[in-house]
Amino acid sequence: MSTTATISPALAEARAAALALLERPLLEIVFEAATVHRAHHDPSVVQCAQLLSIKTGGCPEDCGYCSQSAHHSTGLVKEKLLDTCDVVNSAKRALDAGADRFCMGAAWREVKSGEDFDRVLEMVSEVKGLGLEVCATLGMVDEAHARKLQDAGLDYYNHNLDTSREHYEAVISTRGYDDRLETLDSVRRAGLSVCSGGILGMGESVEDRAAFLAELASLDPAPESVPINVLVAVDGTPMEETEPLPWDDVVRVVAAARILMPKAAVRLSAGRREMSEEAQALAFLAGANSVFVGDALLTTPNPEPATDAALFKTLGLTPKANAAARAQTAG
Ligand code: SAM
Ligand code: DTB
Ligand code: SF4
Repeated sequence: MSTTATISPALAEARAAALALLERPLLEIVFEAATVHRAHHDPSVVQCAQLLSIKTGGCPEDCGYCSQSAHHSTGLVKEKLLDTCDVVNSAKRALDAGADRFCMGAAWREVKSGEDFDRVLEMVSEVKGLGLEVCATLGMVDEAHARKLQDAGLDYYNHNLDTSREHYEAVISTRGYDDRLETLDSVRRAGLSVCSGGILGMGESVEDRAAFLAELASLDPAPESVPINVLVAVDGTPMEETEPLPWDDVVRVVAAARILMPKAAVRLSAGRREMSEEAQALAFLAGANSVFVGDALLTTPNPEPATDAALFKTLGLTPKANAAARAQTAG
């Protein structure tokens, strides 16, 4: 953590508590998190979200980790907003493959009124009509636009705090931490469920991780969904040479997130392809109960569906959609 920001006594206390958790012996924190997890969730069920990049590349923001920033030369081909029918077809395939949520991502700085936003509203209502939960991640949003998304049928809005307030400025210069918090507030006021998490392995300290978790857990109410991404080091970004994170650091953060936000869905998100099956198993034991499925994230690969199916079988995990269908047949 580079600078000391002015933070409230309550947040300082929350940071200290999160740090104490992260510093506990690994098996101790995993055991406690597993206990909390079992008190609030069915530990055999995994929520499965499928991502689609509906507008790729050329983003004016300079997020140091991102393949889609116009500030980096990653070789990514920039694309216009997809047609609604292509998005709906992709959502149908996700539904058939067993996903319960469809998440549409756009490389936008912020949501603005216009033809493109109207098309996104159409996408949301059509995907919702298929019987999927719908999530969108479109950059900063104000309450009026968030309400329109909610009216169209959106369930979740994803907007990540990414890291601690102090480390944020080492990662992104084109917007500030308070912009992120303001969007989360608009999303909440519009009646949408909040999906917010971050990225591990961007050169942050353990104190930064504690501050990031404390910030999320201090949102009132806490996010319903907390994606824990591990940096996918993309060639051409300022983070291309970043050393991979030790696996136990990921498990510790998942466990702390579970203890601090008992009711949330904690998603083991980007970076799962680089994690061993054993490390993923420990993360599921420590309370991860959500993943991205399908062979791609937004612009980078995800584990193959067959690989995930085999892992779930080994661990005795059931995708949420299958569990729901089973419960309906039984009832
Ligand atoms: N432009 C929107 C925004 O920034 O909110 C939405 C799309 S953005 C790609 C969504 C999230 O993906 C980011 O907040 C970040 O947490 C995650 N992400 C992007 N690139 C990543 C990478 N290389 N590794 C891990 N996570 C990444
Ligand atoms: C989130 O926390 N992770 C997802 C989703 N929200 C939008 C995105 C991960 C992106 C990984 C890099 C890529 O594929 O471009
Ligand atoms: Fe743009 Fe989002 Fe990538 Fe940042 S993370 S460059 S805002 S697409």
